[in-house]
Amino acid sequence: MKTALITGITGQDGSYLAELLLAKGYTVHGVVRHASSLIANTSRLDAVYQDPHESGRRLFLHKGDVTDAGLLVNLIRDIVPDEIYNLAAQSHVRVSFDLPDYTANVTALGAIRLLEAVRASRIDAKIYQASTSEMFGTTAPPQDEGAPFHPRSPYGVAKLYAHWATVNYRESYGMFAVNGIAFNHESPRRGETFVTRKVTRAVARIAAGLEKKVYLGNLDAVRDWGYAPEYTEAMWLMLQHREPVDYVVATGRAATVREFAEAAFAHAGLDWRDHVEHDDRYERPAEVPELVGNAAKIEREIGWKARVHWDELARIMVDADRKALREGP
Ligand code: NDP
Ligand code: GDR
Repeated sequence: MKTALITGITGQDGSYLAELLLAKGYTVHGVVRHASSLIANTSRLDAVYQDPHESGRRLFLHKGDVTDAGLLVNLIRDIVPDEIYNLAAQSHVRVSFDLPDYTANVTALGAIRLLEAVRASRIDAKIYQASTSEMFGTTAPPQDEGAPFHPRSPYGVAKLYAHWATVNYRESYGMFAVNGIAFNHESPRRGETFVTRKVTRAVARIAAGLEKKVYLGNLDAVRDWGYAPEYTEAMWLMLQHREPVDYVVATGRAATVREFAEAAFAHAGLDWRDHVEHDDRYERPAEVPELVGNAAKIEREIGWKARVHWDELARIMVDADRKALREGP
């Protein structure tokens, strides 16, 4: 059976991907960052976590960081993975304006460290790089694989570096290294400061009488929101394809932040206008106005197609946040 290494395994996508690969019989290794206050930040992995003393386990977590080149070489040499998924990133766009240097170090240089570690280990692993629709920035929708890049944040710029580094290692060394240019994807495991989860958590708390308001930034931004577990399936499919090819991964349908909020509040019988207030703090120095992906190529060539669209996603996330509030995490 195959062995996979996932950086960013504790994140939204990393946790779903680990579940998917374990269900397929893989042995899964994940890189977990050091945290001062916890043994490990693994709450999203609760469903699949195995005690290190259990025999026959297939999930192995390693302390590590993509800013440590030597560690990556040692890990890859020891594990000899068949597939590597580079999901580690400082992934918050607003935060990247406050931490541009840090974001570049993790999100851009982390990718080239990993590519170089694979080369240094002289192994034949397939590599998935988590590229993003943020690289399109101001380019008008619909965006496909041929659309020009014009990133609008330190995060977008860092991801563009990682994207081209992946293409370059493929072209220079013949590596099976691919970019999934993923549009926004969400789930009940989405980080609480991304707009969808911020809204659905607020809906749950407001419906329970715990809060009255939620403060948001730009309500006019348009996003193509899909369902994260489907996107991790696309990542896996891309590494099973006979050739290394970059693909846009998107639903093709989009909504404004306002429309998402309206649908989420309505699902709990609330009117968003009674509860959403504006706060400048959540505006960005430069905004990406409209992302709507054209994922025809991945559907045609490897048969992946989004099933859940933004309105159903809003309902899934509101239901999950209300249930978590009632029952505890
Ligand atoms: P998250 O922010 O939920 O997860 C990021 C992961 O990276 C976490 O496990 C985090 O660890 C880890 N990480 C952060 N810094 C480091 C570091 N220095 N060394 C090692 N690990 C680190 O992101 P998502 O799961 O949503 O996204 C996964 C990837 O896909 C990211 O690269 C993101 O940029 C990209 N992407 C996401 C999209 C989306 O809509 N979700 C769309 C397009 C691309 P910790 O838990 O300790 O913070
Ligand atoms: P994004 O996601 O920047 O698209 O990046 P986010 O949910 O942060 O913002 C989406 C849009 O909503 C607007 N917005 C707000 N955003 C946040 N976070 N908080 C608010 O209060 C708020 N109010 C309005 C934003 O301005 C923006 O237009 C996500 C990340 O997962 C990236 O890592 C990934 O690459 C891209 O999606 C595709």
